[in-house]
Amino acid sequence: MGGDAGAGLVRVVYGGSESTAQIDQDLGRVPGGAKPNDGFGQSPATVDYDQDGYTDLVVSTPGVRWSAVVTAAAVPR
Ligand SMILES: [Ca+2]
Repeated sequence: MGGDAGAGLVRVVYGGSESTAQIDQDLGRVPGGAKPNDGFGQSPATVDYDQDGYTDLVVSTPGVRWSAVVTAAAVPR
């Protein structure tokens, strides 16, 4: 993405519509910044993290050395 080979991104395709969203580390609400080989989105998972009844997306960045990372974001339409 954006010239950073292997930085990674996640594309969300909403059911029942043709709308999509792209999430990457260069978005303001995502911690860090996209760097080569971060692998953002390599192993996505879903959970209702804040228990509000809406599924949240959890995305890892296996290429980043952080002691602990928890990323949860509601994906706006
Ligand atoms: Ca939620």
